[in-house]
Parts: sequence; C-alpha cells; structure tokens
Amino acid sequence: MTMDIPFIFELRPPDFIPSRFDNHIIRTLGSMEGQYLDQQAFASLLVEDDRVLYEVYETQRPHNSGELLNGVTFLHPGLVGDEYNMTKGHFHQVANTAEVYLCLKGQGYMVMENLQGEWAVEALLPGRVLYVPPFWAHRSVNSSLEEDLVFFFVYPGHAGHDYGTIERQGFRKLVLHSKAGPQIVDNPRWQPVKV
Ligand code: S6P
Ligand code: ZN
Repeated sequence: MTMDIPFIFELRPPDFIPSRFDNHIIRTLGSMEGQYLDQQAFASLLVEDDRVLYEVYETQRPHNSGELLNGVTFLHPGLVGDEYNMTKGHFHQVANTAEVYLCLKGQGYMVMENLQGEWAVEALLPGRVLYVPPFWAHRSVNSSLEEDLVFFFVYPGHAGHDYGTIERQGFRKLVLHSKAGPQIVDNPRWQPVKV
C-alpha cells in the first residue's frame, strides 16, 4: 500500500495553497513576545487583536535523516511599529542541517546569522531560490504592506527547531519600513547568548 505517500501535490498561482497538506500551523502576534523592537507598539496591537501573522502548510513525514520535510509558508503583510511582519526565526536543533526556500509570491527578505558573528540579509522575490547553510539561523520578513510573502521550503527530516536561542538573543539585523523603502539596520537589543 502506497496510498498515503505524498508523491505529488500541486502548488499553483494565484493563491499557492497546496492541494494536499497534513498540518496547518497558525502563528499569531502573541507568539512573538520580545521579538519586535517597538515593544510598546507590540503590546498595544496585542491588546487590540492577537492577529494572525503567518500560516504554514506542512507535509508530514517521519522526522528522520533520510526524509525531507517540506511545505509552504504564507507570511501576511503588516507592521509592528516600523518593523515588518516576520516569522519567529530559528536555528535548527541539529545545527548542521541546511534548508532551501523557493519564493513563490510577494516581496521580502531572509535575515540570517550564525554564532560566529556572520550575517546576511537576502531579498526574497518570486522565482528566487535561497539556500540557508548549516548552522545559520533564519527568519523571513514580509516587506510588502499589501500582499502575502509566500515560499516553499524543504529541509532534512531530523533537523528539528531551536527557537530558544533567537528568543533570548534576537537577530543582529532588523528590517524596518521607511518612506524610502525597507532599511536594514542593527538591532540595538541584540545580545549574544552566554554559553
Ligand atoms: C522550517 C522552515 C519554515 C519555517 C516557517 C515558519 O525549518 O524554516 O518552514 O518553519 O517559515 O517560521 P518559524 O521560524 O516560525 O518556524
Ligand atoms: Zn528552518
């Protein structure tokens, strides 16, 4: 019996909702405690409405090293203070595991860094493939104020997620909205995790 193996699903414009998925994960503003620079703006938005920031449609596969986990993320547009909507961001728990993203729709950035002090911020645009190397934390940012940022991702089945390191130290770089367009700036609240 091979009926349950997700050999194929369709990922088509204009909406890119996968034709088949096992999990639909919804992350709201409330899950981003401590991550946005403007904590006052965060607190007052949260009181108003614990709005949906992003949704992830996952294909479920066993979490072992032979497998590839994959799915599609929809990061909704919006601002918290001057900061664009973004994902929590994480290292992989098995840190030497990479990931590939294919941007399908919208416009945004991938903010990345490693524990050696290197960082990168790369634009995500439709048709662009982004490689997250092993040992690099990654967070996506939607720099459109109108449409979703949509991307397909694939990573090793045994990778797991370490959210705690980023929750404690943040990312070195932030992407802020300005009249002149998105600005990549130092995060004044960034602090290295003590080991
Ligand atoms: C998983 C991969 C993506 C993110 C998703 C949400 O390794 O990087 O599927 O899980 O975009 O981001 P986050 O940081 O909340 O998991
Ligand atoms: Zn990842």
